Amino acid sequence: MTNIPEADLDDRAWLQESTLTHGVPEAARRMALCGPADDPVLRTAAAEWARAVRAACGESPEPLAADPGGAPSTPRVVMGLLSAMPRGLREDAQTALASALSDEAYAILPVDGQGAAVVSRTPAGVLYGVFHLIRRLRLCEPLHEPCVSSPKNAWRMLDHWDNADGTIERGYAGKSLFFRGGQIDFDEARVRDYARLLASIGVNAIVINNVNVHETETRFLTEAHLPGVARLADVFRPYGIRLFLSINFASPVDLGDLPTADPLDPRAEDWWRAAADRIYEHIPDFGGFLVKADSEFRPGPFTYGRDHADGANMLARALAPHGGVVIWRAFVYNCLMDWRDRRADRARAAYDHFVPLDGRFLDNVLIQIKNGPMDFQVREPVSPLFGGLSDTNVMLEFQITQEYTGQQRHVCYLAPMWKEVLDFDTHARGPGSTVAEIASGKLFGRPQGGVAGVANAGDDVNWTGHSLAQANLYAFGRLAWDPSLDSAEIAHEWARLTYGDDPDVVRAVMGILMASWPAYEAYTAPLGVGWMVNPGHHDGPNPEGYEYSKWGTYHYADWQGVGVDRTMATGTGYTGQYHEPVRSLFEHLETCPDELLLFFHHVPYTHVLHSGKTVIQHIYDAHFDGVEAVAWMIEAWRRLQGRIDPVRHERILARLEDQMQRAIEWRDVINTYFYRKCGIPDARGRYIYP
Ligand code: GCV
Repeated sequence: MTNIPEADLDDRAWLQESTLTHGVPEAARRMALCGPADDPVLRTAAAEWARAVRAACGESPEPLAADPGGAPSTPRVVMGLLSAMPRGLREDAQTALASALSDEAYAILPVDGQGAAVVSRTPAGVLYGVFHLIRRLRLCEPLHEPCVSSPKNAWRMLDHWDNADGTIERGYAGKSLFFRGGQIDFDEARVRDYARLLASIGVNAIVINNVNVHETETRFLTEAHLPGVARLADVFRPYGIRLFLSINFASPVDLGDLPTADPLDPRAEDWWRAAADRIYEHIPDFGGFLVKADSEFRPGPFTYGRDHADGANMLARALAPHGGVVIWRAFVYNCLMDWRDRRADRARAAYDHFVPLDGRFLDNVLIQIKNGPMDFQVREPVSPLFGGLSDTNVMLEFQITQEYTGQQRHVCYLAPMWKEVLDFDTHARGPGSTVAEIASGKLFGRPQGGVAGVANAGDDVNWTGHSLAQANLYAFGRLAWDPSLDSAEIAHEWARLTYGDDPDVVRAVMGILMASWPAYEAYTAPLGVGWMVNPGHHDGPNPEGYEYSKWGTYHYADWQGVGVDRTMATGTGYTGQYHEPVRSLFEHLETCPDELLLFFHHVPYTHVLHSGKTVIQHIYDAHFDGVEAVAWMIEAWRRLQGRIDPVRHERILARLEDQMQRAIEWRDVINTYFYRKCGIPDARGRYIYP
């Protein structure tokens, strides 16, 4: 059993349950539910509201009839299905929801003055609306303010990279919440708490196991494990969350049933159909499969001379009768590259593999594309594949777990990075063709779309190792629901929900969060250079750790200059994968944004940036500034002593102090590396180790 001290407020994350000193509106103290009371999701919605009110004022809300009939009306919170609303409310809600495309949309309408009705066409929509109302309650906002909210993305998914032995690939928050010792084995109360957190931010799908599917997880599709998988699905279901499995493409062979997994062999097709039928017997609302195929040594259709469309469509046909989908990853590249070959470019790979297949995938397939063309680096351009597939469903993949962004030892609030991606204009259909419009399916009129995030949670008491990394999970859900939200506003909301309303605390938490990604970038990854990390675990500085490797991860620093020439004119031609005017923007030195300069161009250290600094001076300055930013964060956090409960205060202080040591190491290793390469001293005379 997970051992969580009673008083550990980190455990409640952004669903804190302290008494609200500013009081609770009268209307909140009475509630009515409209719709089948035995619906599990509606039941959750009602229970969550009751729990929030109880926490806020110490008393459960009084249950009332939704429609007071002739009786004098009383301000109350009404929640439920559109179809079950009392007449007047139903008509108003119908009008409010008329333009909402998604069935998960909810409307909040005023009821008898200060009361509010939360209405949706579906139980899940009601639940999301209730969590919205709970946010209002905690943030002391009027409950009755009318609003309509519809998720931009149909799929809002968390991808767990959890292994059956309880470890988590790229996990920095303890062990798996789902698995132990090769079994599906979990603390039900803890997983339920997790489901609550996810539902409260609008997540509606979860992949429970690693995309690298090993021997034991391959067996999750069998009768031996399906009852366990089903038990997990049972915990998530009342929160409106559908469960997915990552599968091994070679399962029919690896499980000893067939000599082939060829997607065009009818035996393989039948095998997968039977597997899907079996799964749905256990889990009637099973979501589908996530597949990493022909990627980093995982098996796939290439073994049989077939392509990704052949592979994905075979699985899609098996799932289609049950309403399931295939999420097929575009993270496909040659991981046995030759560093000597300066024309080869890993960044090109996803586009080169998938654009020729555009239009061939079935409607229940989504191609999951990492936000950048490489691999979740601190700074990458947006993957050109988003603008490249117009006849295929796509899903955007972010990495919430901080593999390359500080491993939850460094604070690094990722929402500003994600916003840059979502807002990026691919120009695929002229101006306004943003990634947010493409991922949702809207731009190209696709039937499905979504956003996935690789989960950053484990069984640590605070869920995410670094308590401030909870903000990333929170922001992920909020942005997947509504990509137009502002990252600073999300930080503000999260800080208030998590730490309360002391303005000094909120200001400091926000300040730290908003400074954190720029600081981390400054001391680790100047001007779009990536991969200067230790190979394997990817922690800490190692400027040439990946320079002579087979992974296609180079920066080509020599004594004169640094960066990768990805231009069409003289380089790998990668810039040609973007639509104009983006292509020209990146192609030319004069227009390429400073922060991506070394991703697209190889330049001398003396090259002058738009900022007016030389490349080498920028590198030195950024590394000194980044460390100073961490010093500022520590000071800001120290000042909160006594304003935040000591457990949470000390936990974060310890992480920040540790971050300082790590940032200094980064600064000194990278500055010395470049100083030794070029011999150009720091113009400001600061000490750089020779
Ligand atoms: C799950 C990177 C990570 C791997 C990860 C892979 C992927 O290469 O380092 O741990 O594997 O991406 O996304 O499949």
